[in-house]
Amino acid sequence: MTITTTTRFVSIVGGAFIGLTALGASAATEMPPLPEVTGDKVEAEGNFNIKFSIGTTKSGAQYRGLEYFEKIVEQRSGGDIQVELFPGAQLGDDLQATSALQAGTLEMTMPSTSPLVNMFPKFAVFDLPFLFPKPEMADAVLDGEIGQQMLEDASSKGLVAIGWGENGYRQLTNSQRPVDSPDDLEGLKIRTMQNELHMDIWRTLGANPTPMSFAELFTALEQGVVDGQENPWITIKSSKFNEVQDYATETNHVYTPFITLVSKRFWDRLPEEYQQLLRDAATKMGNYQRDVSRTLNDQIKQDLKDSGMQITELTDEQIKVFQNKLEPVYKNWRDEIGGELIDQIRTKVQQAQAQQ
Ligand code: EAX
Repeated sequence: MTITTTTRFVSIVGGAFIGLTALGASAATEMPPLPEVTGDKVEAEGNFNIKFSIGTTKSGAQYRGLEYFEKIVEQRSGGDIQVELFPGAQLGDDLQATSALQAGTLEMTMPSTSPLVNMFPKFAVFDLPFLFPKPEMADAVLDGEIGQQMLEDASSKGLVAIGWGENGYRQLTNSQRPVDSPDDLEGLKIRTMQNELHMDIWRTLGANPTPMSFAELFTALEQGVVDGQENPWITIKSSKFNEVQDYATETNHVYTPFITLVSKRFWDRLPEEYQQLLRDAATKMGNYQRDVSRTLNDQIKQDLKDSGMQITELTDEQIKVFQNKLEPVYKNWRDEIGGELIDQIRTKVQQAQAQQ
């Protein structure tokens, strides 16, 4: 199924890009069409409404994934489950939306794992810098036993975790100057997610980290409350951070997954057949979202350049300087996260690397 979707998707996107290039325009990147829904209608009793909230905006890959989820669930339930999408943190940021799920006032959300580390400490493993050299290595971990176990562990505290998606590799932006080494970060105020490990990263690199909700970030950048932030290209563009940040550096320092969460109170009201439908749709959404995000990543970086952002691409040696400087972060967090888990993931990454 994934393979079929991917193939179709790539050919359609390929066509669209050729069109744009032929025009020679720096036209804004267009989202690919949604894949067709496959699978039979699911028979079960009852009518249900799902409000699904996310932090990123309507023009991001995450929202495109949600549209696919909506299409699958509505079609395969014959309209008995209706899905309503709320992008752009309008119902709250990652943490607020997750609390709303626990309270039963919101049915679904898809936060980054990072702001949830106080609830699920093992999620901090994904905040370790330079853990996954390639996105496929993150897939191998998330789609394998480790990821499955984490979904089960996160199915507690009023939540049911039903799948993974991709926020992606984080890149640094700032309003002050080009950054190509940690020395350039001296004194820069960098917004981080509400996550101690991320703060440790930026402090260790010599910057001045400030944790802040994603919902407040654009205004904080615009007003100069902070000088910079870090997010994947697609999120930088869909949140228009380039309008208030002149400089960016392709650091790829952390790969952030999204996790699909359902309110346990809502989940328990659903017939088993519909629970299974939601699980299937979440897996398909996650795979599709990864495809969209990865296919558009370079194009979006180019769009950002075309829009006037000065983007610094680091050489391998320059990346090494960041990596060496961040070695102590691994030591600081090993016990807290669990050395065994870190080693398991590193082994998995090495295996995936060897297969390449
Ligand atoms: O919902 O806070 C952030 O920087 C994240 O990208 C957020 O999870 C988007």
